Amino acid sequence: MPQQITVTEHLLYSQSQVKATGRFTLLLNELIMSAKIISREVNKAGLVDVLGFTGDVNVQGEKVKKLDEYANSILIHRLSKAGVLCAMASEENADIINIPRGYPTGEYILIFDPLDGSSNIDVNVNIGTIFSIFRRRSPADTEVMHSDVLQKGDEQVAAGYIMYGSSTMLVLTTGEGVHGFTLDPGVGEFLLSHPNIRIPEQGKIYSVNEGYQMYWDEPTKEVLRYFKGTDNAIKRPFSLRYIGSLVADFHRNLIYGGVFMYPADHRDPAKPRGKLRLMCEASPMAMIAEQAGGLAVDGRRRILDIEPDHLHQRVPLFIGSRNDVQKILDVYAQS
Ligand code: P6P
Repeated sequence: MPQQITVTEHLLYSQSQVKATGRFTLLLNELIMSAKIISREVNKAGLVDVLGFTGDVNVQGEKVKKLDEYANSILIHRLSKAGVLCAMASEENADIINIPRGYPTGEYILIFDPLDGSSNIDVNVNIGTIFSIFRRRSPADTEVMHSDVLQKGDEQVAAGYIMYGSSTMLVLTTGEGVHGFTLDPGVGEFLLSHPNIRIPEQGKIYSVNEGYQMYWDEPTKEVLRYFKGTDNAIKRPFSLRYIGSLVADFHRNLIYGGVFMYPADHRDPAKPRGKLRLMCEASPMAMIAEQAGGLAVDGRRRILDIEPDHLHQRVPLFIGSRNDVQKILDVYAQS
C-alpha cells in the first residue's frame, strides 16, 4: 500500500526552523484551504455564470474576470483571520493589504497572484495561484514597513503554486527541495505525489510568445536564434511549447526540462521591462526553479538577487534548465 503523506505530515517530517514553529504549518493550511475552495469554483466555472468580465479593471489595467476577484477575496479573507501574517500583497491590489485592526497577527508576509493565467479561464486551460512567503524584518510590535514586504527573492522562506487543471496540484519549496502534492478529491487532502522534483539540467523545450519578436532587442533576438537553430542553420533539439499561462508553462518545463522566456519588449511603453511581476510571479518561480536545480535570471542578473523598487515592479524572465538559462546569460553578457 503506497504511503499517503499529506502536506502537513510532510512539513512535520521534514523538520526545519521554518516549519518547526507550527505557525508556518498553520499558514500553509490556510493557503491549502483557500486553494480547495478556489479549485471547486474553477472546476465548475463552465457550468455556472462565473465566467465573463466583472467590468472592473485591476491595478495592472487588465479586465478582471469574476474568478480572479473570487480567488483574491478568498485568500485575503481567510489569511487575514489566520493570525500568522502581519501583511499581504496581491497582484490584484495596488497597495499592501494590512491585517484588519483587532485581528491576531504574526511574523509572516504573504505575496500572491490569486489566479494567474486567468485570461485562459474560458477555454479550460490550466491556471494557478502563485505565492511567496517572507518573514518580517521589523520588530513585531511596530507598524509593518514597506521594507518588510519589498524583500529580494533570496529572503523568501517559502514559495509555491497551486495549479488548477486535469488535477489540482500544489508545488512547494521551503528551501529544502521542491515537492509536488496532488489533491485527492475523495479525501480532500493534497497528497505527496512528486517528492524531490529536479529539473533536468538540459532541456529540449523553449517557451516564448514569438508573436512579439519584432519588439525584442538584438540580444533577445540572438537568444531566440540559438533555440530555433537559425543562428548557424543547425537543427538543435528544441521544440517550441507555449500555453500562455505561466503556471502551466513553468510546470511542464519543471518536470520535462526546458526554458520559459518572457523578455522585455517595447510593445507597451508602460511596460518596458516585460509583463511579468517580480514579487508575485518571477520571484516565487525563481525560488522553485533554483531549489529544483534550475536557474532564473532577467537576462543579466539572478531574479533572487533583485532588490524590488516597488510592489508591482515588472522584470524580464528567463527560467528553467540550468544549461539553457546559462546560455542566455552568456548571450546577454556578450552583447
Ligand atoms: P502573453 C497570463 O496573463 C500571464 O500573466 C502569464 O500567466 C503568462 O505567462 C503571460 O501572461 C502570457 O502573456 O503576452 O504571451 O499573452
